[in-house]
Amino acid sequence: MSTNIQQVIAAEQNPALRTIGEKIVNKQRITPEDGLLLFEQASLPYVGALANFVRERLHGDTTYFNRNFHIEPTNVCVFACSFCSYSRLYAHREEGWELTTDEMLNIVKGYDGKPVTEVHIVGGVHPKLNMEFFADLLRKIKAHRPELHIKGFTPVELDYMFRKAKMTADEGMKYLHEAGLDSLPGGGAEIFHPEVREKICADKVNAEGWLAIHEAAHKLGMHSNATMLYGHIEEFRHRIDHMERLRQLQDKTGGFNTFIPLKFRNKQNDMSNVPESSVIEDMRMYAIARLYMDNFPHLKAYWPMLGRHNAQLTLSFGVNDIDGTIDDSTKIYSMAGSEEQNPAMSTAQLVTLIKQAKRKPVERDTLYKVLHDYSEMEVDKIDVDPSMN
Ligand code: V47
Ligand code: SF4
Repeated sequence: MSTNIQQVIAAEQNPALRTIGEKIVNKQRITPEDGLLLFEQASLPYVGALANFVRERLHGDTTYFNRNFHIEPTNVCVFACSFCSYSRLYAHREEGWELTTDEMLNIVKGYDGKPVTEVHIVGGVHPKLNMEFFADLLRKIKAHRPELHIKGFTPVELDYMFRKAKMTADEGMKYLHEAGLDSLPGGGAEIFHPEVREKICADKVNAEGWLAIHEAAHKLGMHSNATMLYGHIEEFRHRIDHMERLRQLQDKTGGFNTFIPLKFRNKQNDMSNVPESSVIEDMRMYAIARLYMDNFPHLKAYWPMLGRHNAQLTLSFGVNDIDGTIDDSTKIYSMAGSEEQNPAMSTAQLVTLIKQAKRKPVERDTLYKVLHDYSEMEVDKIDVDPSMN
């Protein structure tokens, strides 16, 4: 898959973009100004070739996936983010769902004997579900299946829980870590810049609070991910500000595994008038993220939100991780209008999808330990999706 990157850079007409290309090849960090220039002026083939070069320098053709399932404890939420299609305000809680501890444990037990390695727990901020409720859930999951990695809770949920329990971020993280929480997912970040955050999710944890909670987790040796919700009312400079704040925290702690750009979907929410980004803009976003986030080892495309065809395309634009089998256990994206209404892919389907993109499928655990290399698996006859043939 290698391209002669020097030829690509030499063929670029814009000298400033050529200089950025040289920096990337020489492993020099690009500046916020460089990042902005890429967003404003660089073509998809140019950033794509550079991002693919970086991806192959870091990971070769290896493309990771994992076997996981989601638990969404509730979609009742005290907040009212305008992009959210999923939550129901507490005042209308009869329209939403609230799972009991036993119901959630039964979901976990439903995977007994199945080779999943991770449960991803994330939901709305329900005013009655407190720290002790979730600590008890974590302990019970660990008692039932100690080796199952629990990746759970965004700083939005955690900040609310910690404040109600009158705990600092350090105290709260330590308490939940001891109860069984292994790592943090990347959600709740949206766009950090207050000019945008105040318009789309004014009342929930701000950038400083989000970053402080991830820092507290990293200090305990826990790992985490980071997301960015892009393609709505933000400008390119807001995306750069967002990525810059994450890059700085990563310089300090090294605790992030993966950066996950999340494409804004506009169905059934208060931002339905905002058009969705084009596939070209999506691919440029992934490519520039790979170039900017030079200290993040992994770049992930979350296929239930992008759709499996576009997720497959991202593998040529810097992405080296395609999340997991998921097993139809999340509603966040189907409710927001993703083409994936019942997101589930078998391992064989994921392997096929990666192989069709001429990459090497590797199953990982949450912390990127290699579990199985599927390069040799015969998948020619497996149907990922009839429209792909
Ligand atoms: O923070 C909500 C996003 C996130 C919409 O860490 C929307 O491995 C698009 O963070 N259009 C939660 N996005 C999901 C998340 C995540 C998912 C998969 C893997 C990981 C990981 C993290 O979903 C929210 C918000 O940014 N979201 N509504 C929407 N209409
Ligand atoms: Fe609540 Fe999260 Fe939806 Fe915001 S995005 S309304 S915090 S569930």
